[in-house]
Amino acid sequence: VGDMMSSTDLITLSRHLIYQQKKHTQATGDFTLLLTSICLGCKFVSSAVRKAGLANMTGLAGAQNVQGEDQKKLDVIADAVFVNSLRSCGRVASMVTEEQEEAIIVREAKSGAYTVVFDPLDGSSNIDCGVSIGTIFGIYKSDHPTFSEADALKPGREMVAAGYAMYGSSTSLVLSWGQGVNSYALDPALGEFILTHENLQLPPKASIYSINEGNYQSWNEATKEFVEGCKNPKDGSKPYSARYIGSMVADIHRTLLYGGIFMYPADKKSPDGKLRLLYECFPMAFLVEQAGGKATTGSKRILDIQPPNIHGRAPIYLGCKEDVEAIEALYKKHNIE
Ligand code: P6P
Repeated sequence: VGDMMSSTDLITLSRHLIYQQKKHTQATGDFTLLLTSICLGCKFVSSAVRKAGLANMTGLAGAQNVQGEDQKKLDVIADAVFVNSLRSCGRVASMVTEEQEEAIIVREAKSGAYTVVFDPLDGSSNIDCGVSIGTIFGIYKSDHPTFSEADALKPGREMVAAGYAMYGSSTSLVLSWGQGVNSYALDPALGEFILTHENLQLPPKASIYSINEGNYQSWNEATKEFVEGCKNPKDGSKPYSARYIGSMVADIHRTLLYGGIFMYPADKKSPDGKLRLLYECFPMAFLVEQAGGKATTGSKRILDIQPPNIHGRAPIYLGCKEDVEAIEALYKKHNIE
């Protein structure tokens, strides 16, 4: 594809999918239709985010979501746009969104449809200050004859695809359907996502660590020892750089492009960690593994976790293989489950 990425030979997402379908038969037209409906939601949110300041769409909408967090207007709108777009594509049997307590069952879906889990606008507490925010999604095949919440309560390793859109200086879509990770940039004039990076690969190790140091007092001994080792390497090598944006999509995007390790460990405040398993940890773990990295709770592979419920949380360390394996070794050393 390299030579096809010239400026006059635009590889749109749809064209790239067709190109991949020739190589991998399991991609079907249904999947393309589903992705198109997800892309519509991302394009809408991208446009709304860019106008948010103008259209007074930032600030609180007054409503509260199931997490008890103040819902910002963009949250509410983004959620509705994704639900309507997914429902109307006819290929979605059920969906789980961070913004709604119950799973949404689409009764009229035909068999062989998909279950989509998503966070329509993650990091939305950053909307007002202009930090990049994003949409995160994961896709399962719905193999149940009758669609129910159970469609979504499967380990992340059963996902057939995962991705995120990041609404930053430009809008990027980073996506994998199991054959590596590809990145596309939205050309707002064309309304098309154009392939910019094919088969993103993480280096085995990189000197960037990403964690909220304000939680230091609640960390376990393994996390404390790992971060100390980043700051004062025992072997006298150069200390790591600290990078933490506080918006998961932005922190993961940097990790995929530059390498490093992102960490949101369990702590006394959040014994299961803060990040949601189904629609934050699973999709990001799927992408990082597809890019040659690893994602763990410290003692267990993220993608092997059986979700306890649709809004369950998990501690997560993800990024370069060697860095993640170093934290796993420390969990073993300190005998932490
Ligand atoms: P903290 C944003 O609110 C979010 O859900 C993720 O996007 C981000 O990684 C995390 O919370 C930041 O949490 O506790 O460091 O502010």
